[in-house]
Formats: sequence, C-alpha cells, structure tokens
Amino acid sequence: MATPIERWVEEQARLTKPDKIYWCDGSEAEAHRLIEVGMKEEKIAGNPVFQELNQNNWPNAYFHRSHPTDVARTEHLTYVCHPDKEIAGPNNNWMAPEDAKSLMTKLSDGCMEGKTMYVLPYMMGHPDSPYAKACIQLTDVSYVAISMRIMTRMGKNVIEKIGDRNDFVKGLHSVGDFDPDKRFIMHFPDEHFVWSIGSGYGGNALLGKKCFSLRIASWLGYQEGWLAEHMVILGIEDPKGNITYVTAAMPSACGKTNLAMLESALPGYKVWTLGDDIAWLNVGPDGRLYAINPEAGLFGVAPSTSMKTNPNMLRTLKADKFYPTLFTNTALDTDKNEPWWEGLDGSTPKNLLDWQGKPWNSAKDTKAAHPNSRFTVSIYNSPTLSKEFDNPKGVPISAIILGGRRTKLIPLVIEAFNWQHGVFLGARTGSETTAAATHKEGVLRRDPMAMLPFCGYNMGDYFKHWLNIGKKLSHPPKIYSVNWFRTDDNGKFIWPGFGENIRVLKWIIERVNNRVSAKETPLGLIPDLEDLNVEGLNIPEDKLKKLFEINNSEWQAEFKDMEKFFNQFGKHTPAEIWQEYKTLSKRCSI
Ligand code: OXD
Ligand code: MN
Repeated sequence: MATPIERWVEEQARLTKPDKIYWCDGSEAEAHRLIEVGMKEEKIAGNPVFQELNQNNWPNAYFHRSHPTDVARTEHLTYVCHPDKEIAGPNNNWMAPEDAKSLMTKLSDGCMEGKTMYVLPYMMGHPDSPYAKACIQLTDVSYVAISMRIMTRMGKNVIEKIGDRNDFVKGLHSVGDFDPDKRFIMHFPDEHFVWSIGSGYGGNALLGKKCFSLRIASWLGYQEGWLAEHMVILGIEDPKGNITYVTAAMPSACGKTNLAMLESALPGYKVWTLGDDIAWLNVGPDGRLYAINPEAGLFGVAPSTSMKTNPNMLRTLKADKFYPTLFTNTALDTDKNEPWWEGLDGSTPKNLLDWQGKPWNSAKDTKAAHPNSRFTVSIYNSPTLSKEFDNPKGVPISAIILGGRRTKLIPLVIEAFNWQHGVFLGARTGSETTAAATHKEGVLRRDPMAMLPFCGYNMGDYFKHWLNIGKKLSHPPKIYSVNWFRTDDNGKFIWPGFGENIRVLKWIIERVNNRVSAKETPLGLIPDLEDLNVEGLNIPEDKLKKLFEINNSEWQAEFKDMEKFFNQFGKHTPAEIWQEYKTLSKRCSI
C-alpha cells in the first residue's frame, strides 16, 4: 500500500509529467552526483546549471548563473491564499485558494516534461526538536535540490519520521520556462502547502525558507502560540565566559549576516552564530523565550562581503568541510576561475566575466557581480558556530533587537520600557531603501519587525499576537531598537558599524544582566554616555550626542506616516499599539 507521501508525489507527477522521479537521500555521495548532472546534463538559459570553481582557493565551490530575469524575490507575484482576504490583510497579495489552484494547475500541466522530478525530504529544525517540522519538496532542477541540501537537514530519515501521516509540509516547485509572466509563488497556509512556478531564486524556490519557515510558519505560530521571525540568533560571550543569547530582526542590507558572525572589536568579547535569517521562538516551560534556527545553511548577499566587513563569512566560504558551496550570479575571474564581487578584498581582477557571462571592464558603469548575487553555504562551515546550534530545545533569549536603516531620527540604541512598548518599537520600525533594491534610494518603507514581506497573515493581528506572547512569558526578553546608520550634518555615518557594533551589544548584555543603569527619554531608555564604551573610536562628543538626539519637530512627519501605516489594518491594529503611539506623540509634541 502506498504511503501518504508516495500518493502525494504520484499525484503531482500525474500533473507535471516528469520523465523520471528521483528520491533524494541527502547524502554527500548523492550531492556529488547531482552536481555532475548540473554540470553535464541540465541547462538554464543555455548555460550548464553548475560550473566547477578553483578548488584550491575555494574548496567545494561551484558557480551558478541564473536565468537573467530571475535574480531576486518577486513580492508582487507572491500570494497568500487564505479562504478569506481579511485574514491575509493589506500586507499580502491574496487570491482565493480555488482560483489560485486552478491557475497553478493550468501552468503546471506538463511543466516537468523531459525533466527529472527530485523528491527532497527535509527537516526544518533539528529532527529531535519538539519545534521541528518534517517537509517534502518536489523540484525539477539540481540547483534547488543541492541548495536545499545546504540550507536544510535533508535525509531519508525524514520519510520514516513522516511515516503514515499526511500532515507533512508540502512544496511543489518547478522552474517552468522562467517566463516572468507565468511566475507565481502561492501559499496555502491551512494545507501547509507552497506551490511555486517560474523561478529558481532562493526565496521563491527553496520552499522551506521564506515560504514555509516565515509566511506559513508565522500563521501556524499565530494559531499555536509561538513566533516565526525574520531574525538572526547569536550568543555574546563576555570576558568572564558568560554567554547571553539574543535575536535581531533587520530588513535586507541592514547588516543582519554581519551581526550574526560579528568579529568583536572589543578584546575578550566573542559572538557565536546560531542563525542569520530565521528564528522560531517558543515559550519554554520556565517562562523564558527559546529560539531555534530552522535552517542549516547561510544564503547571503556576496557584494561587500570582505575581511573588513565580515571576516568570519569569508572563513566560512573557504572552509573545506561541508560539500558543496554555491556562488550564484557573482562575477567570474577567468584567469583564476574564482568568484568575484564588488567589495571583495584585493585588487579587481584583470579578466572578469560579469554575472551574465559577458566580458566586463571597470570603465563600464555597471556592476560585475549582480547586487543580489549570493553564496549558499552550510552553517557547519562557520568557525563561529555556537555549540548550542544543534540543541533541540534552542537557546533562551535575553534580548530582542529590532533594527532598520535610518539616517535621521532613530537613536543608536533604545531599550523599551516594557514588552508592550517593545512591540510598539518593532511595529513602528521603518527602513530607508538602498540602491541595491529596485526602489528609489533613501525612501522610507515601514517594515515592522522586518516582517512586511514575510508575515503570512494580517499584520494587525500579528501585533496582537506579539502582545499575547508577552503575557505568557514570566521572564520576557528586554526589547531594543538599534540604528547603525544615523548620519551627521555632512551625510556621513557617525557610527563605524561592523565589528564595533559589539560596543552596543556589550551595553545590551550589561543591561539584561542588571549591571548598568540607563537614562529615560521620551523614546525609551538610552545609555548614560559613560556606559557606552567608545574608547579608541575618536567620535567627538557632539557627534556622539547626535547619535541619541531627539528632534521633536522632525518627529511630527514620522507620526503622520506611522498613523497612516497603522490605519491600514483598521480594527486589527490593537488598542495597545494606538495607546503607545498616543503616549509617544504626546511626549514628543511641539
Ligand atoms: C531575504 C533573504 O531576502 O534572506 O531577506 O534572502
Ligand atoms: Mn532574509
């Protein structure tokens, strides 16, 4: 008798009509074989799916060039298909589940003809964790199969774990013919099902990542009493060897990966990495909040990654451990057969192919590597991997840090007065868009808890859920807002960032361990300047004060923008958020 997994796979195969069905076991030997298939048999836009890179300098590394139209997440083609539009909220594109299914059925009919269907059994989270989820994804390209091996815990044991159950997480993925007009990422939260066609890009195609672990998991968390968040998880070790665990939410290009792998500029302090993108947060039996990272790999932006900005990431990429590591849409140094991107240490190589495979020269006004070019690497390659990474219970969180990119207004660090105020700090978070994104540079977009593109239900209800989680915690983490990006009157960043951010983390862990006091302001609690270690940074006192300046007249436009944002969610915006909004606007009135 066929198992529920076999029946489901057969049903999808009847629709998509692959030539072959291959069940992956997740082993290294299999990964070697699939890389060979990607180098010799499969092609994307005429290029082999994988190209071997210089194995002496970049062990286990392979290069992948995507279809030229397929380089980023496509938020406008991403839908959350709840039965009722109001559940999805104004923060999501919505389609009725039956309409979405009939559209996807048409697009998927025969989409795997001539191809292999790979069946990928994987866990999000450690298999022994009570919080982990067993999942099956189908795909028709080796790039996605290999990427999933790096990013998740893939293996045959998952099939045994699922056994006769039908409630496993399902993902059906096909690159189709890469036609951007036939590209859709559809979520069916009540069925734990993601259906994606037309893209091989990480966030659109690795269905365990943003699609399940954030959009659908946030909905599960709402129903079951936990949180799925776009957060890094790290342990901060002080000179006495005590480790304090924190999470941090920040939108893209705000230094999340650099923070997760930070190399401390302060002697005696060390950062231990547990995750760089997603955290699942559960209330533990002791009333503390526990975090696990459901992923097992890092899918990071390559440009600007260097020994200065993130030395531990370069060490991770060069480690000769887990097989393989992928580079997608970087430039190629053809003399050395190595990946290259803007911002990498050393001089620009003489002979480069750009991310589309065309000869590139620096006189051209274009970037050689795509601004969203990526590496995909196992977290087990990281020299800073926390010894708690595989702890099925996760780590107890003492502080939650919420950040954004703001050149004005928002202080370097603020501690919330309490949980409710902290939820408001997260809900009001905005970030200025960067040149790397398709938006105009420097435009403010509200991005609560960095979850705007990833919250799988009405964001007003999401704020309520955060407030409710706080009520279940007898020892809630303290909540902080951070902003590394405030500029001076000449438009220069005041704070040096990167490894120096440890100075702010040091203050945070001293606060959570009740070692220092703080100063009350209308926005929240800030450090007494003598408690923020700025030794050796040469920041003049007036600039240091500017990092914490509160200019009431500048805040008035911010209040208008916040009000407009919260109003969108109508009756779903909790009264507590409005209460915090009113208190703050009164404190900052002119
Ligand atoms: C993102 C990512 O887009 O992590 O946020 O890839
Ligand atoms: Mn992310």
